[in-house]
Order: sequence, then structure tokens, then C-alpha cells
Amino acid sequence: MTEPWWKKAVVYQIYPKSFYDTTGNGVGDLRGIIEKLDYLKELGIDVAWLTPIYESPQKDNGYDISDYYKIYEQYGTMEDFERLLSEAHKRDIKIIMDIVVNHSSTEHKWFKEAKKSKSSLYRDYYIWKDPNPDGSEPTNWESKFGGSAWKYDVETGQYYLHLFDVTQADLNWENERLRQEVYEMMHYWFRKGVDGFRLDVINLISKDQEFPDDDGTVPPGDGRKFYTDGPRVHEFLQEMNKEVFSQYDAMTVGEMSSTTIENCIKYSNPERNELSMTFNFHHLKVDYPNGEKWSIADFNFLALKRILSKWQVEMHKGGGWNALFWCNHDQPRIVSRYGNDQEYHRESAKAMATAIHMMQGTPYVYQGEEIGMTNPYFERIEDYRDVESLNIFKIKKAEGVPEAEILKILQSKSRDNSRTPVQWTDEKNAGFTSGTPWIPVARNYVNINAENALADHDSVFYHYKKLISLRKEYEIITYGDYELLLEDHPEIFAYIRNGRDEKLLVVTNFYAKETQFILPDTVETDEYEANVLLSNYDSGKEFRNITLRPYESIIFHL
Ligand code: TEU
Repeated sequence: MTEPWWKKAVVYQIYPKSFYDTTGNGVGDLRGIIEKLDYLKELGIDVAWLTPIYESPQKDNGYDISDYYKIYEQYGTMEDFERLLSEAHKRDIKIIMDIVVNHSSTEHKWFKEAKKSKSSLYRDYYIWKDPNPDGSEPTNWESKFGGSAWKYDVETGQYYLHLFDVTQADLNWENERLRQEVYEMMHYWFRKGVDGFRLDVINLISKDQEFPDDDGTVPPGDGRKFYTDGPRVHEFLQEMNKEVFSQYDAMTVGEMSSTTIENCIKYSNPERNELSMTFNFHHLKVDYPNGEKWSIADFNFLALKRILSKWQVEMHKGGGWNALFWCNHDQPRIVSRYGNDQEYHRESAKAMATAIHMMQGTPYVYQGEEIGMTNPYFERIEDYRDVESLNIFKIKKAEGVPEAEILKILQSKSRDNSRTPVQWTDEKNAGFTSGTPWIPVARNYVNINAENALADHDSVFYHYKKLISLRKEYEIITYGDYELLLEDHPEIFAYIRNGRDEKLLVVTNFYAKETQFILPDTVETDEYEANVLLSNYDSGKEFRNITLRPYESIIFHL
């Protein structure tokens, strides 16, 4: 059986709002993406994932969809989208769309109809519950954006569920008609020629119909809610695969909020006919002390290595497939988070990339990551746009937390850290727009921008380009098994990828100080010199005992 095309693909995530604006309205658009397709081709990526571009009131920047069949007017027209698809395909770049079917916007016609009356044909497309006898919310569930997950509707005297913002009403997947509407919509986009979907919080769509209170038994550790990976989630995904995905040569990736390895093996093992692969976030919570995102803490390096390695080994063993990533539109920039965005900016940006790109799975590059874009370090709450960040600011302020302290936390953890405009040039607004950008540009765009990167062959850009090309050249990156080395070393992340008659030794110093790498005796090799496939310094061929410079990262081929 031929292997699916996406096992060797590298995906580039585009957050259209911040990618490139061609109209001067300060918001990125589809024509802007078309203009940058040659840049993406130069990088060598195979797939572009567009975060939601559908009609939306933009309360959550498009993750609140009010019409699944229309393009958000500030991004352009359906003709623009069809041209984008055609121009991307001409360059052998596939396009996957972001689909949000755990919830819709409360501006969606389904919800507007549902809200009118309990007997509405659309009422059961959503989750409505009577108040408790004392008038309180049906359960003690909390929204992931803070506050209760229930909103009372005076007109019909019931609450509706919203696991995210109050304007994002959860859809009722128990309703078969709703499910068929979703499948028909997916066919619509496949018939247009899209190559797959990223499915937003898809492991939340099945709720326990008893609607039990959260009794706190689920450890708070990683923000896991007991409504995660619900009772019928695999059944629904197998139905979705049978009704839709199985009819196309599609790539599908599920965003799995606070899930488990066992579930991700089930979601992505091809024998189960659910999804191609899964995003999990455990490696991006090692700077959440006691699972608390809204705090400031150094990342736990040993936990990071342990988690990434556990997922590599278990998913390989279970026949699952990982999406590999450091960044996305919800996460801070990795060079500011686990790297060093000051003295060792370039070395650490390259080191982070190498560490994750040589693993087994499909790598994702988030817009701007390929040039080492950093967090913007906003100093005023007025610069923030993210609904989650603004909600948290209000909640913490009401708790009496000093504003300066909240701003420090947002500088570290806000989703806006990754949503500032892509830095194309050192011109005004980083060449992103001729107007006023919807969110401020990070001040370091004068040095960190794509134009400079393309002109500098030692830039982060060309390091990513090389990593992407290595994946095409060396089968071992796709199929080799994985073994963590030096598990307890306080600075070094080292692993081996074992092929039939070859090895890849990937060694990274995660800190700004020299450290000694000594190859463990457990690694069987007769070689004393290795080929260096890629390094962020001028590393030599010696690999058994080497002094690693700050953030030195080397790929040895044995
Ligand atoms: O994210 C799911 C989600 O929970 C993340 O937003 C993140 O875990 C959250 O910030 C917790 O701190 C998806 C989308 O990626 C995100 O942009 C949307 O806001 C969210 O779903 C709702 O659609």
C-alpha cells in the first residue's frame, strides 16, 4: 500500500488576518496570500493551512463562524479563494482549511432561529438546558476562556452551552441532522478542490448526555476537562470519515485539546479510519506551574524532553501520527518561550527548529517562525486584541491582581504573542500593510524580517529550508524509530533515529552556556566520524565527545 502523501509533507500555518494586506485596510487578505506563494515555494513547504476564512463577526478572529459557505468579506471574495487554490496548486502547494464544528457563532442563522423558540427546528442544533431549581447554571462547567460555560437566555428561559466565548455556542452532535449539515458543508469545500481540514477542538464534540458536574476528579494538570474525548467522539469521527474524508485523498489533522496518547493513537491509527494525525499540547504546558497557564515560570526542560519522547515512542508503537509543532496562533513565539530572543536569537531559533523537525511526524511551521519572529512584549492592555487574553485581564483585575503583574503574564502567555503581523521588510508596519495594522507590529521588525532573511544565507529562513529538504531526502526521518538519549542531562536534548543500516543523531544544547555531550555506550556504532547534515554553527564530524556551544544544534548522519 502506498504511504499517504502527508507523511513527508511540511505544513505552513497561515493566520490570514496577520499575513499580508493588499488593500490597506490593516487586515491581511487572500490576495496577500497569493502574492506570497512564491515565498512559500522558496521555503519548500508542501501544504498551507489557512485558519478560518469564513464569514464571522470576528469575536474570536474567525473561530466563531456565522456562515460556513461564505468568505469573510475583509479577507476577499470566493473568486479570490478559488484563485488562491489554483495558484497554490500550480506551485504544488496544497491547501487545507480550518473547520470549527464544535461550535458556531451566535450570529449563525441556525442559532438565531434556535434562540427564537424552544420549538424551533434548529433548537436541537445547540445544547440548551433548564436552570437548576435555584435558577443556577445546569452544571458547574467552566469556559476555557474563563467564567461559566453556560449563558442564560431570558427569551426562552434556558441556558445554552459555550465551552469558549459566550458568542461561540456549542453544537449538539447528538443531532443527526446537524451532523449531516456539517458533512455536506465539508463536501462543498472538497468539491472546490481543498486538500483537507484542520479540525478545531474536534475532541470536544461529544458531551456526556448526563451533563454531570465537574467533580474535580480529572487532574487539573493540563487544563484537561472531563468533557474532553467524550463518549461518542470516535464514533462521530468514524462517521465523518466514512461520510466525507474517505471519498478524497485528503489530509485531516485534529486539534486535540488536553487529550491523551491513548486517544491520539485511536484518532490517527489508519486502521480506525478517523483522522490522518493529531495536535496535542502537552509539550507546550511545561511552563504552566501546576497546570496554570496564566503564570510566569521557566519551562521544565526535563519534562519537555520526557513528554516529546513519550509521544514519539508511543505513537510510533501504536500506529498513530503526530503533528510536530512549537508554534501556532494560540501559542507564544517559541524563540521567546523556550529559546533566547536576545543574545542567541538566531542560534536558538535554528536549534528549536532542528530539535522538532527531525522527529517522526508531520512538521508545522507557523507564519513568521521561519524568520525567528519573537513575542512583541506589548506594554499596554490597549495593544491586546485576543478575546481570551482580554477576558483573563478582566477576571484577574476583578480578583485584585495588580495591572502590571497581569501585563507581565500576558507578555509571556497571551495568544496575541503569535498574532502580530508577519514582518516582511524594514519599512513602516514591516511592509504588512499601507494602512493601520489591526494589531501593532513587533518593534524588532527593522532587523527581523523576511527581506533580510532572504538576503542572508545564514538566516533562520535557510535553516528551515534545509530542514524541509532533508525530510524529502532521508527516509529515516519519516520512518526511523526514536530513542531519547541522556534523559536527565540538564542542558542537552539528544535523540537517535534508527534506520535499517543508518542512524540520525540529533543533539541540541537548549541553553546559553557551553556543555559537554558524551555519546552513551548504549548507542552501537563503529563510526568515529559522522556526516553533519545541518548545524547552526560550523560543527565538526566528531560526535562521541563534543563541547556544545550555546544553543548549538547538530544533525549527525551515521
Ligand atoms: O483552540 C482551542 C484552545 O483551547 C486554545 O485556544 C487554547 O488551548 C486556549 O488558548 C487555552 O488557553 C482552538 C483554536 O485554535 C483557538 O484559536 C480558538 O479560540 C478555540 O479553539 C475556540 O474555537
